[in-house]
Amino acid sequence: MIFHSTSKKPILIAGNGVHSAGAEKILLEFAEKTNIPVLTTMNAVDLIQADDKLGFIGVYGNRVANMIVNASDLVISIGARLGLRQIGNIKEYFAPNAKLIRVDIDEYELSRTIKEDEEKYLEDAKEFLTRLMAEDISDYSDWKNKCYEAKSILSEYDREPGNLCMEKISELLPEDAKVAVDVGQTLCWAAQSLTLKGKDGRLFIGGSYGSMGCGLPMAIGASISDNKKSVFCVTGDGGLQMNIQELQAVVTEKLPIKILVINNHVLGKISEIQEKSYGSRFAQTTEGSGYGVPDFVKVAEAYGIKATNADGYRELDKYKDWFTDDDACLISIEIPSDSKLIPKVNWNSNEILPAIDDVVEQKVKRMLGDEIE
Ligand SMILES: Cc1ncc(C[n+]2csc(CCOP(=O)(O)OP(=O)(O)O)c2C)c(N)n1
Repeated sequence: MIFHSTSKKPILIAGNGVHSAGAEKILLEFAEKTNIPVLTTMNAVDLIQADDKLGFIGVYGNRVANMIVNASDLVISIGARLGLRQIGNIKEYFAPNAKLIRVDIDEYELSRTIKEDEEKYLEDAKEFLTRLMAEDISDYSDWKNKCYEAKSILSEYDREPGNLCMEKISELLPEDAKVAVDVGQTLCWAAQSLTLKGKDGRLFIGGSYGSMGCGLPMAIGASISDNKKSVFCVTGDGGLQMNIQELQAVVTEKLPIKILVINNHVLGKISEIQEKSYGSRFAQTTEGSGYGVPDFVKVAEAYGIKATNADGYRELDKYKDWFTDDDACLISIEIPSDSKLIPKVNWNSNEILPAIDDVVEQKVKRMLGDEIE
């Protein structure tokens, strides 16, 4: 028996190993059978889609996801590395009330100890889930409902323009959309707030490589490998400029790639660090400190790609047909340069910042903890 039947608040943390093992379907079947809530890592955030999404854990993870980890009493981590970005700098703060079960195909990753009494399985995610599926596990609907109630209460927080922009894009995306995402704040906003419709959508991200410029080439690869079908590319203005010449490949190969530039006119992920940790001494990251953004519409049109500027995400409605037609396109969506990336877990204290209304936080904590103890 792998599962601890005494657990009252179990969760699964699914990582990209679930994709690699082709275990997406059995993961969902297991979740449906047991009603155990499924959280993900950033790399695997597309495993749980639509309204079922509770989000990803870790430094820039969804507030509700990290609060659920903190409250859980059993974490089953499947194909997730559980690196520093996911568990923080002080291991004791990770899922402090939980037993930990880890399954990974990578012996090296498993050789690290996260909790002294953790149980480890060096096993393929699909084989592991198949064994878990055969176990007699009780129904966890009550616990799961609490998690979704917490999500609903917290949904009014952490809504920066970048997040709202992703929500708008989610609304306009067709079912089962394939979305390649570049790097930076844009990636974190997408992982936090892009919600795919259907069950077969994919979010392609560069993962730990963090390689700016990967978005457009990934979209090109995804389209070509899927019979030249439509693929979305969500990219920052900086990321697009790293491989902007690939617009020609989009044209030459006649690929219906929809490029959505989250245009904050800054290298936001870095300018934010320069602002917070270096006394706003910006260097090569903002207009005025050595970074600049071209007129993307003119650039795209020069390649023969139809393009437009959206003055804020609300204007995207005007171009909703562009999301589903057969043409390549580029929409440069203006968002404020100071749109922040929140929440962020302080990696030495495990505190989720910025703090929210204390009454609400206590309510959510009670909901996830004391009430069903
Ligand atoms: C090739 C490469 N160079 C530099 C970095 C460091 N870096 C990470 S995010 C980022 C800024 C990204 O800016 P942008 O694409 O405009 O997205 P934003 O953060 O504004 O959403 C930089 C420079 C990187 N990850 N990859």
